[in-house]
Amino acid sequence: MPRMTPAGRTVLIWWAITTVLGIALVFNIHRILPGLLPTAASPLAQSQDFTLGLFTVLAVPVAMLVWVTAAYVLITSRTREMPTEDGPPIHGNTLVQSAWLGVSSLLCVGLVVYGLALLPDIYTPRPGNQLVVNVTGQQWQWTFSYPGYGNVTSTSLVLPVGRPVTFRVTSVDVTHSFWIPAMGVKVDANDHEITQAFVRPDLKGNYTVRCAELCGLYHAYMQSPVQVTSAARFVNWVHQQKPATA
Ligand SMILES: [Cu+2]
Repeated sequence: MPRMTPAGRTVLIWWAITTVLGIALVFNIHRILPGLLPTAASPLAQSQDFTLGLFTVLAVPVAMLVWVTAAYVLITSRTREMPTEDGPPIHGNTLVQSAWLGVSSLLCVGLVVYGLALLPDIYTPRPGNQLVVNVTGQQWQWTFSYPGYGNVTSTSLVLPVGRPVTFRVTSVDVTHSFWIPAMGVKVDANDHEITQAFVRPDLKGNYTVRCAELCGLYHAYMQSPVQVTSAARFVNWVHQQKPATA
């Protein structure tokens, strides 16, 4: 093991401190910045929150090494004079280079495999008796209809808690993207095509459907309320809605 220079030791110490602080921040982000991430109202959203946390925790040591090194160099080597000659040539350090390459490859390949293993989760229906909701995007609103309940339609989405839902999504004009941040559901809404998304909302509450595809002037206002409620209240609500006119 080569002897470490004082500069290397300083960088290493600050790297360790900032890494510990950064990881502590990730673990306490809900307490420190409540509302930064939406409530996870489905197992899918919880799994996505975990993935986001895992990626951030793994990125913290890498980012801190780069930032601490850059900060150290900026602070210690700053000068107002223009340099008159080149610095001494630096030759490769085999140990540092192979460690850098090895750790980066391990992180990247490991996360790709992890991501690929989780991917089918997004397009697999949750097991159980599906509630089918047809979702139509248009400039600039969402319409929801319930084929299992006489095709009643509504501009707000109401779902019974704990029941698996199949969204069948389409658009009548441009491409939109059906997105419920709190449930971790997002799928493109394409003209003349049906895309599907699946979720099981597990937490009663009020959330928002957004459009996640720039679709024109009022794209940012293309939002609809989502209410997750008890099965009895859902049935009550659905019977109060009007059926679609053909
Ligand atoms: Cu849109």
